[in-house]
Amino acid sequence: MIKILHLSDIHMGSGFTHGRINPETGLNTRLEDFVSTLSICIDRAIESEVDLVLFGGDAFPDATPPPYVQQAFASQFRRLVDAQIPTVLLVGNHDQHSQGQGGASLCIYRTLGVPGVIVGDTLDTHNIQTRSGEVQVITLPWLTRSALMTRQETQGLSLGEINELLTERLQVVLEGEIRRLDPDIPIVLLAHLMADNANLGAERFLAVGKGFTLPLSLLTRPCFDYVALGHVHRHQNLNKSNRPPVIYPGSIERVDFSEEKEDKGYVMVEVESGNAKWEFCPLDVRVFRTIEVDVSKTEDPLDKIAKSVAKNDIEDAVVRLVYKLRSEQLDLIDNTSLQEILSPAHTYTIHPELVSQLARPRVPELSASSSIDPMEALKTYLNNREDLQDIADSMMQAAHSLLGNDEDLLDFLDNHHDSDAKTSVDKENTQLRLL
Ligand SMILES: [Mn+2]
Repeated sequence: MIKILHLSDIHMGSGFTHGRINPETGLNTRLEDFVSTLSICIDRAIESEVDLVLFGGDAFPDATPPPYVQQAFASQFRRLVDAQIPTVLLVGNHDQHSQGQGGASLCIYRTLGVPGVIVGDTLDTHNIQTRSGEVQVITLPWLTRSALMTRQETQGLSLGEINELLTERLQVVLEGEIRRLDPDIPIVLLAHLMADNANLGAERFLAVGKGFTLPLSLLTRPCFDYVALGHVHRHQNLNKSNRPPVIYPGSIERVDFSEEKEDKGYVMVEVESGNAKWEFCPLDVRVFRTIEVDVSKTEDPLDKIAKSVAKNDIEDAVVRLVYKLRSEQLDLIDNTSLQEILSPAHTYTIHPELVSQLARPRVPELSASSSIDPMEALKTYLNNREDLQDIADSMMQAAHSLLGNDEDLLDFLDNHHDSDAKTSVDKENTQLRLL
């Protein structure tokens, strides 16, 4: 059995807006949080005498972290070198520099020849000798288009087609890597990627168009004993059958509010040829708390806010207060009192939202309930928009030609369907133009 600690997505140096300067150290408290959480992971590796540490990528928020952040990261991993625990540092998308080859911030460890530290910046297999025997680790860093394809090959292709081509290419290269493996020695795949069935939660909107998605079938190959992933910040196992486990440990600290409800931690693994056992180990990290309250219908908004805040434990938390109010209530909310209510928090931000502006229709004659002819609706709208007067005529003309087509469609429907269909289309047309 080979004992592995698998962690990922450290992102050290990010989220400073959620911290404050610690007057004793001069450092941002969120940097101190990230360092102390990482040190807990490293403590665990040393205390549990693991044979290997695997880091799944994204050490920093970008490829050029300031020296004091680099040093904080290095001084934690240095402890693994002292304890003679081999470590693989995989390069994630945030670590890659856009200029030149091998420009990732983590490559300095290879350049310096730090004993026991392997940098995974290419697809490669590493035979690692540990205290409990040998293990084979395939490193698959974050792939960019240029890693496997030339510009000519991808010219004129859609993003989806490029993704497909990249998957095909990767399949071939990975196959070559797999053929070289010794099946009697445990095999771990360490990869920084977006798998196609990963549950992104709140991050899914951020992820769109930000890189390639690889099929899970690429990872669930029976030749792998454990698949150690990085990239997605929410902890999850993508392969419920556990043959092999395909694990995102998630980030070790909350990077932003999209991770408010996620557990943070690392994974302990015991692997041998043909078998792997794993366990998620939660970390006690700083709480993020969003408090939403609607005070638009209350006489005493400040009191309602205070009561809503009191229902939450905000002590030492990063707090976001969102309250909805009417514009007439602005004077009733005294900022000093708000700050006092939120003072137990580590840091807080306050987001007032005016509710009346959201609810009031901009053109009162055009409410969704009153039925109105589309041309009339447009005319009413244009009469209310002084800024559009110079193009009002051409808009009316354009609408006329568009609606002419609609009439053709309605005639068509008249001849082919019953009258109910016409009525519903009519309604739809009206509504579409009101939106
Ligand atoms: Mn990433």
